[in-house]
Amino acid sequence: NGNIALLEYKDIKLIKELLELDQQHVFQSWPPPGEADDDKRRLLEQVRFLDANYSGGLAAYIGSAKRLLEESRTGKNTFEGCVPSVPEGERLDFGGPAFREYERAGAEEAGSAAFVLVAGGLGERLGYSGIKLALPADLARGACFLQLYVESILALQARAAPDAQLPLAIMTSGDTHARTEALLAEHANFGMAPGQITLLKQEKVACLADGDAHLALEKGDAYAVQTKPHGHGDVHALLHASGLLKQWLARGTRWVCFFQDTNALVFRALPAALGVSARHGYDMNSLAVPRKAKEAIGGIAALRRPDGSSLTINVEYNLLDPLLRANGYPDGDVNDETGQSPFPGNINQLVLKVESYAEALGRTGGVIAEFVNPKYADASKTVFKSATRLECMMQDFPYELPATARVGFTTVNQVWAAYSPVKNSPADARAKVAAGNPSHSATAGELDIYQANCRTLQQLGASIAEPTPREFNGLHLDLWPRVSWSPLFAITFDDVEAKVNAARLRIAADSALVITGAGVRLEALDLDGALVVAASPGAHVTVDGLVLKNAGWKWQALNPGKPMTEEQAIRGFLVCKRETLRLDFDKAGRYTFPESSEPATSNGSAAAKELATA
Ligand code: UGB
Repeated sequence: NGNIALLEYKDIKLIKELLELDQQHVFQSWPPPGEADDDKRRLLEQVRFLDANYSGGLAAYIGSAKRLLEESRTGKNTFEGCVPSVPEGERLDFGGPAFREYERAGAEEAGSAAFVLVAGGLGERLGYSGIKLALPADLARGACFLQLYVESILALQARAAPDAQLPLAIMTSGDTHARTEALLAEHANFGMAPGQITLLKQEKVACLADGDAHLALEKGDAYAVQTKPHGHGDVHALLHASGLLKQWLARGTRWVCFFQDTNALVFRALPAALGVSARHGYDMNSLAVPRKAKEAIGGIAALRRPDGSSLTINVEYNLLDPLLRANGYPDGDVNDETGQSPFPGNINQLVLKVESYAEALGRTGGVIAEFVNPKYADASKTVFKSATRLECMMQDFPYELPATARVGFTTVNQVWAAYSPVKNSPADARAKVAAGNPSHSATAGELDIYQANCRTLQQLGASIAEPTPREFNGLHLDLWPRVSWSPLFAITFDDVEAKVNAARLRIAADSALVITGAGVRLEALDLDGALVVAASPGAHVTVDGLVLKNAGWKWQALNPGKPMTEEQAIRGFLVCKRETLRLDFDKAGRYTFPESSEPATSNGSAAAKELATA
């Protein structure tokens, strides 16, 4: 019963397929032909869309759902019989000799890399209404995350072949697509060439109403299937289905680097991880973080499976501890002599070898290991509290690699140097810290940029004032001098060393230094205040012998009674720019500042004027 008045062949075919998939409930309450035909067509249109957007179509989706729901009902443990051990990898000290050697090798490898940014998530957990890519990474420079990422890739590109264009793919979702597109359009792709960036939009998948994988219809609309996000693992299917991965392979790309939407520090460590991948020939390399035992972050573990094969994979922390206890580690996941768990923490920053990646996706159609997480209404495990769906995570890719594949990790021992994502609202951040975890807040995300830059300069021999302890949004953090530079100025330690004469650089407490542009060099600078040096392409400026003291910029804790922007509220501070020396070189040419080779003392406004006339 219940057909549409004038059914087309494609509709009949689709209805037949759904009936074969045991989905007759979808049509059960349909009125006779001629009634609600538009609604019926709307439903069929949506089903057709869901079918087309999943590799293997709805038949494959429902097939996997039936299997996974049954495994969930019977309580199957994926890691049953697996014996865990610490995987192979490199643990590097930020800026140490091994780090710099790998970074050098990786910066060269980057010339044959492609980059993938997963940015389908919204900032609800953060308390930010915009897309996270538009959020300023720090308030000193004010560049947003997307600009920072694009500039990092352009900085790596600048050292590759003259005509090289390193591709960037951005995974968006219905929540973020239009705003990501608009952000790129507004800023002319932040300097990337037309066509260099590809947006891949992820779609939601069908929800399931019960353990038999019946499609869940919307409450209050019998002509619409409920849908929910499928997870960041979609990125693999999209790279496959779009043909992008094949194109990259054909043009000689050797590595694909994945990263998340709000980690400003990722490119501090990614070149070194690329170097590690190249040296060890890793098919997959996880750029990971040191992790305290039992910390609420997945641990990367090597597993020997009951059939003797091995698999190196992220094991969620709640599964890692019992797995270890069941396998000869009576205390489970515990810290070793370094004070950290020997199992590094997964942060979804991955380097994959294109050859084996493309081969695996060709075989699987891009669908990687899925899971289902129904919330059962009672112990019978037959009824759900609300509709569920299949999900997938990008870090589960190794399930699709052959047993001979090499999977390893790269950690940077100093957590502040490589990973400080902006994920949690101030209240959630405080709770994380109370539980002994990093806050992953907008406050720490910004302050860690200054810390990483100051410590880099210190390691190279510069005299940088020690940080001041401060409290923002109830978080106790160290505030270093606010040093922020564009990746176009420097991305590797070697770059910083080449652009800064560290022996003649002194930065006093509470100072701010912002550098944009590739052509800036600091030969001799004594800074006690705020200085901005900006050089447009083709402009080469050497700051040589500048002694600057001005009132500078203050990072002020927010007064809860006063109006504030969302960007300020999630950080807990605002920046009061009292006095600045701004050196802007917007025409090609070679400049030295101050012009005299004698050390010059200037106060901000006079020097700015001096420059304007120059
Ligand atoms: N993302 C998408 O692009 N699409 C999606 O459907 C979902 C997310 P979250 P999550 O680094 O601490 C991950 O939400 O999923 C993007 C790892 O699984 O910030 O809670 C989104 O835009 C976990 O093992 O993280 O946890 C963002 O860029 C651990 O590594 C990225 O995916 C954790 O990150 C991550 O999304 C972590």
